[in-house]
Amino acid sequence: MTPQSVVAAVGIGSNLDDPARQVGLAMARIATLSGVELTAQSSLYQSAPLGPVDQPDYVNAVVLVETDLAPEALLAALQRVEIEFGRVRDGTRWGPRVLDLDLLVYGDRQIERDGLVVPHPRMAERNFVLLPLREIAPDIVIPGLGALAGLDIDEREPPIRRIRERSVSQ
Ligand code: ROI
Repeated sequence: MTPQSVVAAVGIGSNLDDPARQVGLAMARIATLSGVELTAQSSLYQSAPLGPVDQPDYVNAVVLVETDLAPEALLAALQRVEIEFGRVRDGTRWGPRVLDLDLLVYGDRQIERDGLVVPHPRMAERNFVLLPLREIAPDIVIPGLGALAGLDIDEREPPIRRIRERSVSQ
């Protein structure tokens, strides 16, 4: 990576077609993107769907990358991976999906443009984002939200279960 490279956090979610496998494959695929270096990966966490409940449980994880891609280019690369994994955008907002990749944090930038809002506007209310992120980036400061360590995370609500430890090599 170049000296200008930025640390970004990417949220991964799946609730279709063997979600734990999809999340593992997505981590490996992100590691192969050009201009992106995978530097940390969280454990996998399972939780009931937030929002519409008539869908399977989700498996979630967060990865950290170092990237010299601009935020728009990184988001576009992540969206291409979603499509590769068979993601269908049928207009349903909170429906089940084989792969959901969210750009959670991009360095210290705060961006609000069509289709690109960083930090992710709902991340502070989501244990399935905060718990894996805390595991791999306990000292991160989220622009606009402050230190992750200072956020009040209620680990019981909604219930979330760690289903696969992060690999020790990371
Ligand atoms: N619920 C959980 N538990 N995990 C997700 O990744 C997730 N993603 C979503 C909605 C439908 C809001 N609910 C979720 O997009």
